[in-house]
Amino acid sequence: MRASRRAPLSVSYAPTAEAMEHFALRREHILSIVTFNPLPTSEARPEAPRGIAEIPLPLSGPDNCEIWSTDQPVVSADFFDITYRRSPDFIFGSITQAIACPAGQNGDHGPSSLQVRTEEAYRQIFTLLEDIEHHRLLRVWNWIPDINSNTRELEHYRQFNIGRQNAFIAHNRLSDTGSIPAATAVGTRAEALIVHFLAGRCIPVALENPRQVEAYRYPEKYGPRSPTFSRGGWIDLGPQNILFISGTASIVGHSTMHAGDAAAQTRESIHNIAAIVAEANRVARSDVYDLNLLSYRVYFRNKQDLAKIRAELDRLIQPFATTLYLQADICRADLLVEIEATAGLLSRDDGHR
Ligand code: 3EB
Repeated sequence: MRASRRAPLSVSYAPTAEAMEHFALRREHILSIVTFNPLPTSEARPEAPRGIAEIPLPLSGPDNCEIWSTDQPVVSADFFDITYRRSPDFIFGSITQAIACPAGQNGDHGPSSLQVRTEEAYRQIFTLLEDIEHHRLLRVWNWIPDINSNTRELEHYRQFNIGRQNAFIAHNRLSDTGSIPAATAVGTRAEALIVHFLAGRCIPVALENPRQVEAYRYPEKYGPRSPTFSRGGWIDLGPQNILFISGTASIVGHSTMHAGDAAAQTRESIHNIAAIVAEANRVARSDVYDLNLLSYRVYFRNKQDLAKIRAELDRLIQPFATTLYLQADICRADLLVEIEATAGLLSRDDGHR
């Protein structure tokens, strides 16, 4: 495996052992290794080693992980509960907050542990970015314990949304909707909230989807506070343009479509991604973005739907890159699939453009 060091930011894929070995020997340009599969259940190693962002979701198919690299030298550091690696221009960070009992603490009074830990995680991220200066949040991945469980008569995802929005408000980041980042939020069986984030010294353009209500304007029936994310982000680095498409589901307007039908939900999700791709082309004043040229991660709720989802995607797109399939709970109980995508990151060493 040769790591590409040409682009300011690139991603390549490798088997986990190979990537770890590479990281041990030559980590100077590596911002993060993103690995998959559940964390060991023991308490022995509560946190991943620095520079390794572990996603506690089972990966379907051959062993694979992502190597995020940059062309400038990278160092590791910690900031409160955050561990991160940074170059002069990019930061890839990870924060884990134990949720001892997602149900709640202090009986049933006060905010839930998950809400409090979520607000804390985001406050730490924003404080780090304010300390470093000139860095913007580019992409966030939220791994939420038992996302669809209800405690204190409120679903965990909704508790999470309260904590996240509180932190955005506390750091005055909700008024400028153009700086709301692209994100993914799905459920895990871990006992901790894990947030992975990419930040950079550049200005992303937030993208929305004309087929969907902005998530931060969802009506109250989806929870007391709306989710704080944009449908995508486009980043012009000059020699390199990057497109992040957020986790995208079978939602039109603000309503779930095709409850119970994984194939139809897959089609609707791709329809939504196509609309975000059209927005990206409009913003970029180009037609470079194309469904077949994206790198995808697919989150599916039920193993028995995987074949259907895969068949539907194979019919709709001929992706030129590896598509990763991960089993996860989705943020609404009636959603069976969520799909995220990127463009402009794949390193040339993977034999792709
Ligand atoms: C949706 O469109 C589906 O809360 O950060 C997708 C991507 C979803 C990100 C988040 C939620 C989030 O509402 C769920």
